[in-house]
Amino acid sequence: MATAGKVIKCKAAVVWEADKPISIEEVEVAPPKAHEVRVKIVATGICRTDDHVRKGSFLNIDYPVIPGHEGAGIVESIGEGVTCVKPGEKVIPLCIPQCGECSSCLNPNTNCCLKIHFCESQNLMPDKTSRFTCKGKPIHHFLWISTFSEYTVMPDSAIARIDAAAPLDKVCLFGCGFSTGYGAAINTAKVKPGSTCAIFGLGGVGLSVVIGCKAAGASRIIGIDINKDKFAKAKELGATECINPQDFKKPIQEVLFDITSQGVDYSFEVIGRVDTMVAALASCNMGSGTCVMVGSTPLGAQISIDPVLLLTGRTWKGSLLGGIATTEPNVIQILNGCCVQTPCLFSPLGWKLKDTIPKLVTSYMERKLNPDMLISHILPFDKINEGFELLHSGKSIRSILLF
Ligand code: CND
Ligand code: ZN
Ligand code: ZN
Repeated sequence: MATAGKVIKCKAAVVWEADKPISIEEVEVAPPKAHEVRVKIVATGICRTDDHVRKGSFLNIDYPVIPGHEGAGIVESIGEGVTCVKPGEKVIPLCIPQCGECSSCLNPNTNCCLKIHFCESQNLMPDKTSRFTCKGKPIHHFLWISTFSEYTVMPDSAIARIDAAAPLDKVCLFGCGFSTGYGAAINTAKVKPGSTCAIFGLGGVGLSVVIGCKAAGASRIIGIDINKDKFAKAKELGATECINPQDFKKPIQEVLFDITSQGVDYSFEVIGRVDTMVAALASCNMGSGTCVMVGSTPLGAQISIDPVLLLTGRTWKGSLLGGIATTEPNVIQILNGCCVQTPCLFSPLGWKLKDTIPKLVTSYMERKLNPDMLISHILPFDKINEGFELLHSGKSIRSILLF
C-alpha cells in the first residue's frame, strides 16, 4: 500500500486522564517495526471493559491511552519478519496474544499466554515504545491493540487472519464479547445438556453466555439483571426466564434456591461486582455446582467468602476471552457450532485465540453461530461518546462504531 513505511495521520479516541470524557483527536501512527502489523480498523464494538479503562478502574493502565479491543480490520502494512498476515487481508486483533513460545502457549489447556497484560503491561509495544503520538506526546496502547484508532499497530502474536468474505461490521464481536461469553459457557463451565444455568448480567457478554448455554443444551437458563429492558432479548436468545433481584426482599441466591429447589448447576457473573460474584457462587448447588467469573471488578477489589461454599463441593473458575483453548473433541464441536452427534471436521488440538477466532468466524460464515442480535446500535466513529452514553443508560447491548 502507498502508506507503507510512512507515518499515517488518522482519527482516534484518546483518554487523556482517567475519568475524563473521551476526545476524538488526530493521531500519528508510526509504521510497524519488526514482528508488528499496522491495521486499518473498519469496525469496533464498545465493551464495558473500555468503560473501565475510561474511568480508571482497569488494572495497570497508563494514560493518555487509546482504548478499544473488539475490532476487525484490514492489514495496511507489515514489519520485517511477519509471516502470519499480508497487506489487504482481513484480521481480528487479539486482546490475549499467542506468542507460541511461553509455557501457557505450549500448554494445550489454557489461552493465557504469559505475554498477557495481567503478567506484562501492554501499554507499550514489546520494545517498550509507543507507535501513537498526538500533539507531540506519546500515547499509550491498550492491550497492544487499541481498536479505537482508525489505524493501529500490534505485535504479530496478537492478530488473527479471518475469512476474506467475513463482514467486519459483524465479526468484530468475535474480538471480545461473543467469544468471551460463549466460550465461558461452552468451554470454561462445560455446560451439560439438561442442566440449569443462571447468568448474572445480560449485557453483550452475558447474552453471549446465554447463547452458549443454549447451544450446550441447558434446559433451564435463568437471566438476572436489574434492568428489565434486557429481558426480551435474553428470552429471544435462549433464556427460559428472567428475574430482577430488586423485585425480591431476599438475597438473589436464596431466590434461586427457592425456584430451583437445590441451586443451579452453573452460574456466571458477567457484571464485574464483588457482591454479585459471591451471590453467583452461593447460587450453585452443593456438591457439583460450578460458578464462572467473567466480569472485571474495579481496580484493587478484594473478595471475601464463607469457605464452606467451596468446602461443600462447589467449583469456582474464572474465564478470560472464553478460556478458549481445549483438547476435548466434544467442546471443539460445540465451539464450531457443530452438532455433538456429527463427527467433527476439526482436529482436537489445543485452541488458542489465534487459532480459535478464525474458526469461530468460519462457523459464523457457515451460519452455525450468530451473534448479530447482540448489535443494538451502529454509529459513525465520531459518535463514540454517544455509544458510551447508550452503554451507561442501559439502552444498548453492543454499539458498533464504523470508521
Ligand atoms: P454491560 O454493561 O453491557 O452489561 C452488564 C449488565 O449487568 C447490564 O445489563 C446491567 O444492567 C447489569 N447489572 C449491573 N449491575 C447489576 C446488579 N447489581 N445485578 C444484576 N445485574 C446488574 O457489560 P458487558 O456485557 O460489556 O461486560 C460485562 C462484564 O464483563 C464487564 O465487567 C466487562 O468488563 C467484563 C468483560 C470480561 C471479559 C473477560 O475476558 N473475562 C471480556 N470482556 C468484558
Ligand atoms: Zn505465549
Ligand atoms: Zn471486552
